[in-house]
Amino acid sequence: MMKRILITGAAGQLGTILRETLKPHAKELRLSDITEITDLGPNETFVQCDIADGAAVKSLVEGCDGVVHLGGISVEKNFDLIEAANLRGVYNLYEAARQHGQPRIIFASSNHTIGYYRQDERLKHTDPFKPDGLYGVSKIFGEAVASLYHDKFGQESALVRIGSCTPKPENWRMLSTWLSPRDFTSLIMAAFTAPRLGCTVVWGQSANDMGWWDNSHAAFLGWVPQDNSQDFAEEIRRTVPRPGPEDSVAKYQGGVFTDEPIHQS
Ligand code: NAI
Ligand code: 15L
Repeated sequence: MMKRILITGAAGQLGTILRETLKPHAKELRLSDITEITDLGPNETFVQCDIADGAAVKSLVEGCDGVVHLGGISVEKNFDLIEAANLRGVYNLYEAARQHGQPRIIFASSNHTIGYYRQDERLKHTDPFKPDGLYGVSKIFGEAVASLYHDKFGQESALVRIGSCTPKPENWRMLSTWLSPRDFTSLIMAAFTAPRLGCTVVWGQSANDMGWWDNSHAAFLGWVPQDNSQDFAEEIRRTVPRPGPEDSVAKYQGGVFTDEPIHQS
């Protein structure tokens, strides 16, 4: 059992799920978000914080023995928004961790770091980035900061390139990209408890028959995903119209993010 896990972005979609699933794994969940959370459970505390504020992030991280970093912009937006939350935010977090005992960090990276690969390509974690927008670029920046703080200071991180984490897969693309909340939770705990974590990229995907990404390099973490989108394939075939082969959602791994413009401030 861990003493105190910090979840940034705890008011968001994944934060709300992980508050429940991580509850048994820590004496305290320290929740943080720019948006207030009021429905706190018995082992939860809340600190309202804009992660672009370096001083606030410094005190946020103090006393935590693990960080799940979800906070920030989670879709394509203009550069000013992305710069504050995803560039400054991740730098602030790694600086704060450096000054407060280097708790392991689970960084919620994204498939949009590689979104312009085609869906008929199979990727290793060492393949070059192909971001599909500024959001994807910001996650590459986050991965680079994690790598720097590992090599310079020994900070350990899991860089989880999440596909699509929802209670169940919702469309044809998610038959490849789905990460079940149960598998994300077991991945987080494997990364917190493995004897060595280093700075390891992990594709955030369940054991999907139709997956695109090779996680064999991360087997040493002992994480074995249990869920498979195939269990929902029949339901999706029946209820969701199949996109045409030239639609971005069927062509590129990043799906519709490749259709986004560069948003202006
Ligand atoms: P979300 O948008 O629902 O939650 C993000 C949270 O961050 C929100 O509650 C928001 O208020 C907070 N936030 C935004 N700016 C902030 C700031 N300046 N300071 C503090 N908090 C701030 O996103 P979701 O879906 O929960 O995703 C969580 C993380 O996982 C994000 O970093 C996202 O990029 C990443 N991710 C999620 C995927 C998914 O399938 N849900 C897939 C790939 C990556
Ligand atoms: C992401 O990075 C987003 O945060 C999430 O909202 C989904 O769009 C997901 O990727 C996806 O590609 O399905």
